[in-house]
Amino acid sequence: MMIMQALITSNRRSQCTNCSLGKFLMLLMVFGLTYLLVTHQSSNTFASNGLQNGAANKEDKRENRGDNVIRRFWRKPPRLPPQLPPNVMHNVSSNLDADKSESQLRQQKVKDAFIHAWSGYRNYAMGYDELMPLSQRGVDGLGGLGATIIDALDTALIMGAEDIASEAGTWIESHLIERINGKGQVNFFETTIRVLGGLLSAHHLSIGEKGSKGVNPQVLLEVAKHLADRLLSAFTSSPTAIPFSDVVLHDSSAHPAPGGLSSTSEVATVQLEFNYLSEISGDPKYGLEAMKVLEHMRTLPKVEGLVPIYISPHSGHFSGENIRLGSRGDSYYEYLIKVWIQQKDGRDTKFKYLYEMYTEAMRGVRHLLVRKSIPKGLVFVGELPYGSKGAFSPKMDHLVCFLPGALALGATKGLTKKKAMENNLLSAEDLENLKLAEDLAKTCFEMYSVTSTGLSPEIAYFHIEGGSEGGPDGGNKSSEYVNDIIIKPNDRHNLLRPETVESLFVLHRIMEDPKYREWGWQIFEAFEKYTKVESGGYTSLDDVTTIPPYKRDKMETFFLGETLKYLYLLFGENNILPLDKFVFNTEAHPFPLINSSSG
Ligand code: DMJ
Repeated sequence: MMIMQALITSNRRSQCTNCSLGKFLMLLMVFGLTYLLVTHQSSNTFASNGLQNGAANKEDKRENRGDNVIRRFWRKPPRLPPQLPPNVMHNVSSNLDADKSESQLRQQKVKDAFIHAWSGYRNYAMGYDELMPLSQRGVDGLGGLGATIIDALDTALIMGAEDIASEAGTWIESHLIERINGKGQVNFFETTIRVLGGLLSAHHLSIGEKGSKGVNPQVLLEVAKHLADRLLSAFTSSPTAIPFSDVVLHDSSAHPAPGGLSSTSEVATVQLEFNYLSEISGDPKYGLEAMKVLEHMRTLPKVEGLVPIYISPHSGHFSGENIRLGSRGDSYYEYLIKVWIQQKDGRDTKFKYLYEMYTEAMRGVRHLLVRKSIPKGLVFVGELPYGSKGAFSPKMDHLVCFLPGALALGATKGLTKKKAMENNLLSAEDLENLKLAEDLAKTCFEMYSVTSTGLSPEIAYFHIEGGSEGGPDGGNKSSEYVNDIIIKPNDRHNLLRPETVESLFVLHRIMEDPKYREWGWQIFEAFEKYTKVESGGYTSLDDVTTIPPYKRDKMETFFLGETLKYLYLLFGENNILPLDKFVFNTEAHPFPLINSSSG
């Protein structure tokens, strides 16, 4: 182009206009030169692209030989694949690199938070169930088995926090059997999901190459069996398939809760753990007992797949009519789909009924419990405290925020949506559940954004058409949803719960949408700002709507076992603990799927 321009604008142009032969020769020369330049440039581009391709590279060397220049002059230039201009290409790859290193930085911050949480616990509460970070002492709220240590161990292994893993592993090896033999009453469900679950996943993660100093997988399995043998008394003492709620460890006895009833979620949320223990110990007794609960529940009458939140171990029947996916109901629905997923080889046979129960229940949720708030239309899951004939309550516990993750998992079975679509694996109902999962995840995130601290309350109410006039808001007046979400004074606490970040992690894996990472990061920053205790640990809050928030002086074990683990995984690579090969128990302890099922 430069040569053309020079020729067109030079004096030679006027000299040649009178000479047609000269004009013709000039044009021929211009085209010839332009052609040579273009083909030379194309050949160079091809060569640089071909660096990752041996054949193209050899081709390039041949092309560069001088004796081919004339031949190339007459030949059509090679057809090149469409290319982004170099500056755009550079931006795309550097954006990807920047995203990656940003995620790595965020992951490191989450690991730092875990180390800070552990340091508070180790310094002031080692051997107790939980840390009281403000009083700088420990408390046994879960029966005295050192629950934080066991809940945190697999998180330490996943994060590569070797010193913590080693301290936890050494403590378990030296103290846990003695504690199990000596302690009194523990809650059957809590001990199963946190302690048994923690031991089993740490067992898996510490086998072989993945092993860590001070963590002995064989010891973890032995302790797990020792504990499970005592926990089994919850089943064997009950006259029905429904276990009692409490176990006395030192004499392996069990008894019902004071009112006689068990929580539906509790009795139906021990199967992943007992099944996996049977799988790795070779002893079927654990899984057999636990699965009797779900087999029995299959036969009970339900309301469009939904069940009341209490069940009697004496009669084996549900009690009352209160239906909700929050406290006492939540993980019944979670385990229907997760136990089905766990039994990889039995999904179409022996365990198919679980998928059917789950599918029916999710239809019930969509039909009876899902509503939209006004004025801005947040999708939420409410409650039926008096059954399907009673009034709808627009109340949603933060605990319900496990549901977006469970719905997404149920739809794609742990694959990415993209892969599931490519393989034609998604039904119309799966897509509907995925959409609901995304809508609910947004609502759960907005439950954080709507408060002054950026942290969710334990319970939110939603403003609905024809509902009451409203009530106090979350304090963040700049939130778009400040009029949709009502937070009552008694519900303003935050226990460092994991459910929302759990769903963000699962949805990020499945939908591959970066917004879930952004939301997770905002939540993490709010935890850092308002719950971190300088001397070590993080604390629950009394009120998320005021700044500074009133503090509660308790670090729940699930902050280390779940919340920080899910945040860490959210910012990590997708091939770590892939969701089509592992299932996370309700306390975020991952177990490999069972392939050798008898299904
Ligand atoms: C955890 O112990 C488990 O996630 C359980 O299923 C519900 N409650 C807490 C976390 O909020």
